[in-house]
Amino acid sequence: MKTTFDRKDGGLVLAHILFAFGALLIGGIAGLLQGLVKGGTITLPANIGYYEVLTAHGVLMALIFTTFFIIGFLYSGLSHTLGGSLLPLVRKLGWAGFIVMSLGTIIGVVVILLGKASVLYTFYAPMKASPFFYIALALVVIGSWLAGFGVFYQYRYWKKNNHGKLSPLFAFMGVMTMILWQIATLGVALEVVVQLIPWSFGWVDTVNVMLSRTLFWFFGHPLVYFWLLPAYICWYVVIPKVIGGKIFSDALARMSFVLFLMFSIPVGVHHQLMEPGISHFWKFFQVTLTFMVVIPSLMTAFSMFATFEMNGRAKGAKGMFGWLKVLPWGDVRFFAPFMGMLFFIPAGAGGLINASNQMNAVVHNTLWVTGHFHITVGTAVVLTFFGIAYWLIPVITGRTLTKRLNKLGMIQTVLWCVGMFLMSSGMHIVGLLGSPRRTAYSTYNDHPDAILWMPYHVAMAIGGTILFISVLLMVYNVISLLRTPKGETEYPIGEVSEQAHPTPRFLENWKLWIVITVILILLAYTMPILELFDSSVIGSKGFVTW
Ligand code: HAS
Ligand code: CU
Repeated sequence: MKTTFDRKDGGLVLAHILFAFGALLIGGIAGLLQGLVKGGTITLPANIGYYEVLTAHGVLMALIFTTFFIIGFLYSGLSHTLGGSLLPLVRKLGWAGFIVMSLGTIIGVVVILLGKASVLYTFYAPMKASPFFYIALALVVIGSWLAGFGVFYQYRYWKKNNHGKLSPLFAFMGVMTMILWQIATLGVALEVVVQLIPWSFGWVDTVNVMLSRTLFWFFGHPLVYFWLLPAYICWYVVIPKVIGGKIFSDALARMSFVLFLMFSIPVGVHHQLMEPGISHFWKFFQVTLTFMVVIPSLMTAFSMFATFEMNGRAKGAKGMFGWLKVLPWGDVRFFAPFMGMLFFIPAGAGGLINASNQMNAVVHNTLWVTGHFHITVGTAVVLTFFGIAYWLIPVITGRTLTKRLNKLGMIQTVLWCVGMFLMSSGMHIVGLLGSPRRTAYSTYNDHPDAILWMPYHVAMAIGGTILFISVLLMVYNVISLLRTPKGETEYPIGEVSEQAHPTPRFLENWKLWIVITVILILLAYTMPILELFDSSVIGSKGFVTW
């Protein structure tokens, strides 16, 4: 394995990472504004709508920041672990994907800021945006497919040249993440191309609302694992190296990713439990599969504890929690992802609550759900991505992480945790008190319940402001990382523990996993989707509610 990073690949990776942080900055400004509005602290100028800002925030943070960062990270890991550089064709696909996605992003953001697409990041019909908003989204998806093809091509090439060898764990996980993405995006592509674009152009009058939402969640749930799996790659592969330990089990890590592929798609209906049009049986069926997809996360938790414990014992730690003491607390490459893991414990528990039909009735469409996704994707995932950026940028630019920047990184992480703790706790509690999500400031004619919510909304605004400071510091850190002294920084890839069992070869049987995945999808979705074509379903015309 080469120690220095291929310069050309570095350029491609850096372009993705910097674009991602640009999106984070603009998305962060939008987040600050809407937090302050909701807390009753400011009012927006008359020509800027709350839902416009909210759409910009959701799209830029959840869809753009994540997708660019993930593709950059996966390409870096593929380049490093599969031969030391990307094939020229793969690099071309990467750049083509980058250009198409960037174009989509720019068109999308312009349309949103023109006030023509205040439909939020889930763009639920029958709210109707400008057709160019949907076209922009389609471009982002097509660009990501090009990047995905690059990932598959690089992997296949390596496999052909390393016949019979087990692929590196990072590469295996990267391919799994992209297969998941490729299958999941078929749902949203169908929704956008077949339903929303013709409807928003006025070529057809009505849209089948439930079908569009079902296709959306076919994509929308696995989307959250598309965010999570790259963070898990860091937890499984990078963190053991950073703490000076070993990967607990290669086989377990691969198995958990196989389970994610199988079970993360046929479960989207758990976002529609409170909606009519899907029968109880299929809701029950998909909720059962939802509980299956929790298992690989529990395996991950187990594996992380085992890695920490083994590492501790090897360094002479004693007692039940002695392993905690020997972890590198002052190293932001460890500290940021670790705080992400910690947040993910209550975040995952919240997910189990959401997925339980009766409890979903209490939390659905309340701020509880907003709290849930700010500690899953907004903390567990994002803090891990930040942790990655602190070493990845030096690796690809041939620089080093200075002590000063490491310290600033620690401060930035602490700010994120404090801000998010305030904001997400406020959201969870006030959600249980009934405060709805996706609503601008209102005291509902001074209704006593709504008055009761206000202190929590203020706490959210304070938390949001602290988070914004953390975003600013992160962007400052990213820019500073481009100017640190030249030097060699290692790409941290852990080795598997000697005590681990050898990895069974069937784990790389891609055909088998894809066939099982397709069967599960057909089982879970064929009937519910056919039911939505029932002749009694009437379509809806479009509404511009803003
Ligand atoms: Fe979720 C809604 C169910 C995980 C994101 N989710 C959302 C939305 C988003 C989202 C964005 O069933 C809102 C969509 C919208 O706008 O409407 N979610 C789940 C379940 C899980 C789950 C069952 N969600 C995630 C992840 C996300 C994410 C991950 C992003 C990355 N979610 C739901 C449901 C809804 C929902 C319903 C719809 C709600 C509604 O009504 O609208 C599970 O995958 C969670 C499993 C996780 C665990 C935790 C394992 C813990 C680990 C950490 C170990 C820690 C260590 C450190 C090692 C069981 C791995 C320890 C150290 C020490 C010192 C202690
Ligand atoms: Cu989900």
